[in-house]
Amino acid sequence: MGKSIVQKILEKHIVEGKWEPGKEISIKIDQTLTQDATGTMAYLQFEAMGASKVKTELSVSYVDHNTVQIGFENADDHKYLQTVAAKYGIIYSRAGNGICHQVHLERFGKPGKTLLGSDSHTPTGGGIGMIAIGAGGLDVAVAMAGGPFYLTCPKVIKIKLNGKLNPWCSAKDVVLKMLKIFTTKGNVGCIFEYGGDGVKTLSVPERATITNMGAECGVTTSVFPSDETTFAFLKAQDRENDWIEIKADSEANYDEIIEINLDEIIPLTAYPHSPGNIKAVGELKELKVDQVCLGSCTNSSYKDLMTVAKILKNQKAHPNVSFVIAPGSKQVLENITRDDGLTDLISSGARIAESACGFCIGNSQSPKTDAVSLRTSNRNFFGRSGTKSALAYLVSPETAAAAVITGKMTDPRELETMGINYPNIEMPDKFYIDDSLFIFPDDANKVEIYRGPNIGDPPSSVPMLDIISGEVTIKVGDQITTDHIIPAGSKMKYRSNVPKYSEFLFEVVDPNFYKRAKKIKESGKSNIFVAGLSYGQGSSREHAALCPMFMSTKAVIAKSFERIHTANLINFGIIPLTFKKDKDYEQIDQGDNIEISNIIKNIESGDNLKVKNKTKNIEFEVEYNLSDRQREIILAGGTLAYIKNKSN
Ligand code: MIC
Ligand code: SF4
Repeated sequence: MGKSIVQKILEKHIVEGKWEPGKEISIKIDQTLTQDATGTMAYLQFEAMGASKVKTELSVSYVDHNTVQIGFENADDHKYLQTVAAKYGIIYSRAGNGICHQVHLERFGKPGKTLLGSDSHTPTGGGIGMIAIGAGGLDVAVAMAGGPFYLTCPKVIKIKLNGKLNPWCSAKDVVLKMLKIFTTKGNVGCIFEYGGDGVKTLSVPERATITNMGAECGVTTSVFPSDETTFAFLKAQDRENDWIEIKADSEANYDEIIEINLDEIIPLTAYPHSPGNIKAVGELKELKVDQVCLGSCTNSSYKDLMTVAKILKNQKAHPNVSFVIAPGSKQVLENITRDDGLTDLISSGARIAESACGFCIGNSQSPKTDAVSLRTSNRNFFGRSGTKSALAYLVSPETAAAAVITGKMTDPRELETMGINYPNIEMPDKFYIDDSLFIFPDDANKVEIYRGPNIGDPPSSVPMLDIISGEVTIKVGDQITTDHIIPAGSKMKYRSNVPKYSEFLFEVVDPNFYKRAKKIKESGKSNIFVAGLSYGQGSSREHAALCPMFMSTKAVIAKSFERIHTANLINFGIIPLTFKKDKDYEQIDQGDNIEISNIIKNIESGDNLKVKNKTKNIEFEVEYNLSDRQREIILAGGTLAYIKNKSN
């Protein structure tokens, strides 16, 4: 029987287990990436493991999230990361070089390799034919120290792309269509593999837009074949030697096959507050727009920015629209400058921001109260823009450009009636390349690690308790994202200071959460969270587990969990429990006193646990889906403790 691309790449990397969808396997990781917001903790953990150098083929530490530098904290973290990189043999990408995923695609991604990144949008690398997976920082630290990465052997869903996109319709609309089909729930343990004759009509950055937002569907990753288009992209990056062909066998077996006709794709938008809320742009036609943001790791490539530049040539931004651009990388910015795109953008009225995450993570360019903000990014979660009352819509660069001109949501195809033709931007045969913002490690240099006052040791965990006795500190509904659990934006500067960052847990949902949690912790009890479906969507930030661990949380009970967050909870010794009967969710409330007993014996034998709701005087059963290894980690109190126990 033939093999899919996913099976071919994963089988080459399997360390433990075998190709058996649904079962745990571990794989060798060839490359890692970190970014500054997750990186400091990942490297502190890496240091704690005692390795002398990274053991991967290539590891890169990017600085792209916290580049605003209000106060000393961000700059302290950057310096720490730079010195750690130099000491352990890691390439350091300085602030200003661009967003990790865009830069990695340009300079390091290689077809057929595995990449593990401490950022949920690491699957961007799937656009170049790699298996690129997002994970918590601790998992990335383990991979850097030479350990394998554990995952569920995936189900593979083939997405057969037919035909070709029409003008004004783009890769972003394709992935928004994917979100309409698959939604943001229920895709855990799957990988999307793209194929069909439509693939060859999409450039590598367009493919990367599609794999990037597969993260919003909750899949492990998404991957495209590596073909002549991939070769042309690598050649334009002076990296043709990194190319190998990767394609599925013609009789490959898939768990499911979905077809998408590219010529039927129309401009789409995700309306507030989920990337899964999809409507046609035309349906929201009269919506007045206050802000348009172009950029983020989803849509900030050369082609994206040049397309907008040429649409806006000789046009001016509507007076009610604040128009911001964050180019994906220094390379993109330099190339659009050389090809005259930047001039068109500036003269249209764009505010050019740094090549970084910027507006996407809400640490700058927060829109005005009640604003309608059109963004080419991938997440429009509640509060993420930094303005709670703002309404963020995710759109393609073409739809963003149309709104810049008209001041309202506009189907970009209507621009033709205004005499604006679709600019068919070709990918350059050769990019202008300048790698001077990378610092490559040099063994001859002796380095002292710099630790400013913002760098604190990671908190240690305690082994699993036999009785968890505590209070339901918070009960939340479905699709709670890690942005709800612990906000990024202006609070992200505390990522290296867990006690301080913990003060902002669940801040956007309930400003009194921290006070309650602190009281429960100080009384010697456990904080217990209760949630609905798909708990922990979105970001890979391990602080959504690390800060709860610091606040003595030992269990979260939900209807279901998302993949990366589940792994993070386990890494920090918090057991993810699911209701055996969904109706039990209805019978538990915030403030209820809870007791879970006989935990150790039951986890050792893999049996379900019983939760006693002392306030309501009822008992119900909860389940957990943990491999033998994960049960040991939970009992040890987390991955670091587990590794230590093993090495003793
Ligand atoms: C995000 O887009 O939410 C982030 C910020 O890039 C996160 C990582 C983080 O919280 O540091 C992600 O996607 O994993
Ligand atoms: Fe940065 Fe936004 Fe991409 Fe996250 S989604 S990596 S914040 S650009």
